[in-house]
Amino acid sequence: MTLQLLTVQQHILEEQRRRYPDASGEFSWLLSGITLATKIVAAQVRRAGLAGILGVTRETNVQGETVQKLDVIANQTLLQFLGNRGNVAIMASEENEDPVIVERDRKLGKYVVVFDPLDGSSNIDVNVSVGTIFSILRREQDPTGKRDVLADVLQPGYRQVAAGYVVYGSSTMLVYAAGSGVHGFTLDPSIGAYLLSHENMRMPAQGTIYSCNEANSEGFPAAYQRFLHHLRSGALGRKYSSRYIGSLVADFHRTLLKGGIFLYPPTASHPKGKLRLLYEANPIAYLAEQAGGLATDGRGRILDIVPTSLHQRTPLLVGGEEEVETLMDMLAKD
Ligand code: AHM
Ligand code: MG
Repeated sequence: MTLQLLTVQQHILEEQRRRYPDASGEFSWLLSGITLATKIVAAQVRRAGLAGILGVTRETNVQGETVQKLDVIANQTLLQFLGNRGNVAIMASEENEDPVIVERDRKLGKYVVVFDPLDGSSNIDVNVSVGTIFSILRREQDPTGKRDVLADVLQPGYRQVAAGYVVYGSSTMLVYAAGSGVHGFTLDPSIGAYLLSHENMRMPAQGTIYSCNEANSEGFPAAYQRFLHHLRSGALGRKYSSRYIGSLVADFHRTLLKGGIFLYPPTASHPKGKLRLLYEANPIAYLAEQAGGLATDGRGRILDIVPTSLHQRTPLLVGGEEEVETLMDMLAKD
């Protein structure tokens, strides 16, 4: 039997050829910037304890949170490898207050990439999984180069042309969707390539795990508390376990594979939710829907929210159909 190894690059090219025979290949070239950058980040994450780059810088990011050194490295790496693709006009990152315009390509660049370079970074010090999340949008044609940059970034999530994440876990895995399902690739460190390991991932319609920061639960709106009680009491006909890593990418990755629900509801300290719409909730919601799951803010679809600011927050409830619909019914009755 011949072993068929498919790298992420080959997979993207084949998908593009199949779906858009006239495609220029530019999109695959853009994604290769992400794969290259995240391999570098993966190598840094693996060496974090050794290289003396653990710990925090004295800076805080625009959210007022402490920036870890690896956040800075991951941010710079992504900016560099996306900025030199030639077709990315605008990049926006959790770590930068304003979008970065790639001046060289301001008129020509077709794409906007929004990303969280190192999500869950408070977990680095304790050797727990972290991740990179990205969202790719097309920008309006702008032959004058004068179009408002922010308008191109503040697009609702349903306009994403692709989204994905890399989870730096016990292995490094890249999961992406570009309109034809969700595909997972595991980094083979010996050859430095992401190899197709999970084709066409589907989120189970029902699961047995819920995932939230339960220490906040007394500050959750009453319907969320009733929902958690509902799951614990076996009302859905099965017993639930709770799992919470505190890295969105890792918590979502488990939810994608095993089903169940991940929720970060409004809390007493974050009444609008904690997670960021553009570079956390939107790409995760896109992947969830592409895998047959659902993602809402408790009122409606995440992907329909019209953003008003780059770093805006949103509640996020994402998971299998049965759990999300049950929660939405309970919220509607509140
Ligand atoms: P970060 O982008 O600053 O790392 O924060 C986002 C993280 C998510 O990965 C995770 O889901 C959440 O914050 C955990 O928050 P909490 O510690 O409040 O449970
Ligand atoms: Mg984050």
